Amino acid sequence: MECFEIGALWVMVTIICIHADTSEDGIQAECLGNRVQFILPGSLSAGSPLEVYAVNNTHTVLLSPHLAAQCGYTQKSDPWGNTIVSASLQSCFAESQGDKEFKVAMQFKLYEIPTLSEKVHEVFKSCSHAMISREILCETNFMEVSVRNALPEIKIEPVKEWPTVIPNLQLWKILLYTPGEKAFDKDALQAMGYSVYSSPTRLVMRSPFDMAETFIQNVDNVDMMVFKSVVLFRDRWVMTIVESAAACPINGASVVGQMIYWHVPLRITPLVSSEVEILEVHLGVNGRRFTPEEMGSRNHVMAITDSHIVVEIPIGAADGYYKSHVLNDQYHVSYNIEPMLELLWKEGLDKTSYKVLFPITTPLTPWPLQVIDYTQHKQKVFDVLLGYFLPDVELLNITFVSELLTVSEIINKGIVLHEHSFSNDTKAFTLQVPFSDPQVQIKNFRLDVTTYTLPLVFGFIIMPEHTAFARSIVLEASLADIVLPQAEGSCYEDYFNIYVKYGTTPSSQIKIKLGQMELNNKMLQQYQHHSNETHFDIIVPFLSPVVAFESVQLAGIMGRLDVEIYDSLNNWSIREFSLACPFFVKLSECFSNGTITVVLPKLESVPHLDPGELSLRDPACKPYDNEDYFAYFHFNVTSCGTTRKFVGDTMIYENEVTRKKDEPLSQTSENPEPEYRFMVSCVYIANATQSMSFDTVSHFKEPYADVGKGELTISLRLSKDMVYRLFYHDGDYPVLKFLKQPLYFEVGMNHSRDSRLAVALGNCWATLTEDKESKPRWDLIVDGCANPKDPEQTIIHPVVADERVDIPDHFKRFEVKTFTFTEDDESSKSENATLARRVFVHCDVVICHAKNTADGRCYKQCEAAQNLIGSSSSRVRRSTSFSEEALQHVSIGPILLM
Ligand SMILES: *C1O[C@H](CO)[C@@H](O)[C@H](O)[C@H]1NC(C)=O
Ligand SMILES: *[C@@H]1O[C@H](CO)[C@@H](O)[C@H](O)[C@H]1NC(C)=O
Ligand SMILES: *[C@@H]1O[C@H](CO)[C@@H](O)[C@H](O)[C@H]1NC(C)=O
Ligand SMILES: *[C@@H]1O[C@H](CO)[C@@H](O)[C@H](O)[C@H]1NC(C)=O
Ligand SMILES: *[C@@H]1O[C@H](CO)[C@@H](O)[C@H](O)[C@H]1NC(C)=O
Ligand SMILES: *[C@@H]1O[C@H](CO)[C@@H](O)[C@H](O)[C@H]1NC(C)=O
Ligand SMILES: *[C@@H]1O[C@H](CO)[C@@H](O)[C@H](O)[C@H]1NC(C)=O
Ligand SMILES: *[C@@H]1O[C@H](CO)[C@@H](O)[C@H](O)[C@H]1NC(C)=O
Ligand SMILES: *[C@@H]1O[C@H](CO)[C@@H](O)[C@H](O)[C@H]1NC(C)=O
Repeated sequence: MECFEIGALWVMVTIICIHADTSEDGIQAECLGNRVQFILPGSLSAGSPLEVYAVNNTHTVLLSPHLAAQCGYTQKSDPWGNTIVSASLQSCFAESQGDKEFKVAMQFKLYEIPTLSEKVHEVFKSCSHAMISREILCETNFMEVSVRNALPEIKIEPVKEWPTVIPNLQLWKILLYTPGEKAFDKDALQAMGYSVYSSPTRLVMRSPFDMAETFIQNVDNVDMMVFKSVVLFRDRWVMTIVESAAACPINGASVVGQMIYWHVPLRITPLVSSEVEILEVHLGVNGRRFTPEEMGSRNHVMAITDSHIVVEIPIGAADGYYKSHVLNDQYHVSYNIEPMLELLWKEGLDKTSYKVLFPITTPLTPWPLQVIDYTQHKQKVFDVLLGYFLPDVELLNITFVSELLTVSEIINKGIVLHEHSFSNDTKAFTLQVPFSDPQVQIKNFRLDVTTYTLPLVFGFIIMPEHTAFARSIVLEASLADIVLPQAEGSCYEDYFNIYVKYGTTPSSQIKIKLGQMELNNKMLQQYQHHSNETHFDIIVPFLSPVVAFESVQLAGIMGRLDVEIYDSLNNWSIREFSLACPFFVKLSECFSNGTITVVLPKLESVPHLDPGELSLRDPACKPYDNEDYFAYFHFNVTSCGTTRKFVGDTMIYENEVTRKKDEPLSQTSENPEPEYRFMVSCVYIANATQSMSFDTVSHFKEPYADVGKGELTISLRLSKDMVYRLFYHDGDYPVLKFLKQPLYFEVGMNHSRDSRLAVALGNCWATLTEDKESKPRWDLIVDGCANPKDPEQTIIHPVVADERVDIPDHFKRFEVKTFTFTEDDESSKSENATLARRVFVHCDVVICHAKNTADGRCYKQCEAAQNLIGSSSSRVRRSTSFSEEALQHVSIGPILLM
């Protein structure tokens, strides 16, 4: 090969290389019978735009598809990028010497990207070919017939009288059969796109496929396109007729399973008139006849039946190739092969060679693409393979979420993108994108799982047609890589403490709600808090608006703090809990100067309460200060409707806080709010002042106890329980009891271990003052037995030994069920029945000798209570009276009965 630069005008450079017949690394040229084939290898063109020119000594003509078909050229490309140009040896620009030696020259002009400088490869090929009487060539884009023009040489004796004149026959008229007969002259036919050429020995007629003057004829179930003409040559009165016809199959191939069947009629009737003798049949592919060895090694089968030559080619045979297609946006493939059949037959003296090149494309079959996700979650890199494509597919670009990147841009960005080729002639693409790439979308569909999503659209083209198609895939990986925030809380004396430990969620994304209110900067200013990157804790005083008050109880207030930790980005709740704790607080206080203060919270159960609506008994006494959640009262014992009661030497002041409803209670409301009522009580004793709100009375004046005299002291005690285990002590008086509550009394000897002694009850009674002789007086035990006037009031319980009681005879026990102040009494009448009373209990007790059964005092038998009612009192045995000396008096009190 020899190359030289012929011009450098502006930026355009033209390099012309003249190739010899064949060249090692350049263009290959090969004579194939009546055809010549040039192959411009893909390596030489490298995808550059290409123009193909036909060349003779004087002209270089660009081969348009139209001109190629008219002039006997065929151009195609294969999946490997090779450009194949074949030409009939009798193509328009071929030079022929005596129809035996032919020279075909071509020029391939490449425009190199990106400079678009031209590179021209010129190549020629000389072929010898001995033409026979008739040669018919069925190419893929044209049909050609070449017939011997000259009369066969006949030896005859010259006639002397006639001058020996060789007629100069000129082409005169052409009749085309369509199938009707039409007459044309040569120039008209050439203008119509046909080719007519005659040399002294041959006539060549050529027609591209699908011309108007061709027709289709069915021959043994195969449709054939027929180009039939009669050419008239004449010289004055001498005329010669040359018949020429070409007939090429346009169908006959079928696919059954994985096999292609190609039927070619054995007797192509438009071309033969009588019986023919088939001399040779050859099969080949891509214009090249198989050698007998090749034929043997191929899986192609050729059979000759009565009517047809049947060629069987398995789909996928090595001589063909698969090709990519796009159908309905889906990737498809077809198998393509171009078998060639050559026939040689004899009809009379004339031989005909018939050559048909017949490209077969199988129907498109869908070719599922595979997406293989090699992503290893731990590595946090998406790794995907998309395949398997035929080699004619090229990846152009990939569309990520927000941008389209070409392959070179992707590689420049450092994203790993590879093309892999496999031995089975497929290829695949692999892509690796780290989870951290901005194109990866991060979502949390679950609290503790992060989902990484990468939607991709791969943009491909199929070469050489540049058919575009796209394939979208979505890569997704979920990682349980979230540590959820933890929150806890606890209650202290007068505040809640909430403690949050952030997990992996950014703290800016975590919001905290306290009692429906989102913790904002304003609230943070109000509460003591501490935070760092990982933790947050806050102190919420119990009396703050975010705390809900459930109830006010004797023990204190139940305060509840509702806490919600939530993710503000995804708007979901991470943790929700409530802390409910009692707070022991004095809601009311009584001062010695007569001032009473009350602070009352709004209760959750009365949600619509406006604390400003609250008042004391006197509706004019409103809170002196009220916030949304609290009402503060400040009043004195002489104001605001405070009532006073005297109970012995104590004064009880009472008031209550309620909501005064201006309008009558709406009866229609379905759930009337519970009433808001809060009792305030203050107990003032003597000079000292003590408050007695709801809780206990803590300090009173000295307890009253009249202690018995003598060596054997006897005491009267009040039990805290009904089993006589725990007792009130001297310091506990006055003991506060409810009126309906039973009272359990015990009389016992102290410090005596003398089992001969026993304690016996005489009388027991209650008074309103310390003075046992004072009136009124209520009898509880009369002469050792329950008061017969009111026998159900008092029950005498037996005493058995236990941990505390060694000698049961040393004790007596009785229960007073209820105090019913039924006696006529001025002071009791003057007071309201609901008023508390102070009572003192007194007993006359005697110590007797247990062994002395004669002393009936120790073993008093009482009648059963029920027998007493309505029965004769004569049966009651009155015991003898105790001597004054023997009697001991014990007293207890005061007991406050509310
Ligand atoms: C307090 O009590 C004492 C005697 O117990 C009495 O003299 C005094 O007047 C009382 N003070 C008041 C303010 O009642
Ligand atoms: C070359 O081709 C052109 C166009 O077909 C023709 O006119 C010319 O005569 C040819 N030249 C030779 C030397 O054959
Ligand atoms: C081609 O080869 C690759 C790699 O060996 C294989 O994964 C793929 O399935 C093959 N494709 C076809 C169509 O045989
Ligand atoms: C991306 O590739 C597609 C092929 O699917 C093509 O149609 C499109 O023009 C390409 N876009 C760019 C900007 O290269
Ligand atoms: C943040 O505060 C918590 C307690 O409030 C503590 O345990 C932790 O060590 C602190 N972390 C840092 C980084 O200071
Ligand atoms: C968050 O969710 C709650 C209910 O779950 C809804 O009322 C609120 O409108 C949501 N907020 C946003 C910003 O989506
Ligand atoms: C009563 O005493 C309390 C507490 O010492 C005090 O705050 C209040 O001002 C006093 N009230 C009057 C009217 O003196
Ligand atoms: C008690 O309140 C009334 C009315 O508000 C007032 O007149 C009186 O002075 C107050 N008494 C005391 C001791 O504060
Ligand atoms: C008893 O109490 C009622 C209301 O609680 C009151 O109206 C009545 O005056 C009181 N009676 C006496 C005697 O105090």
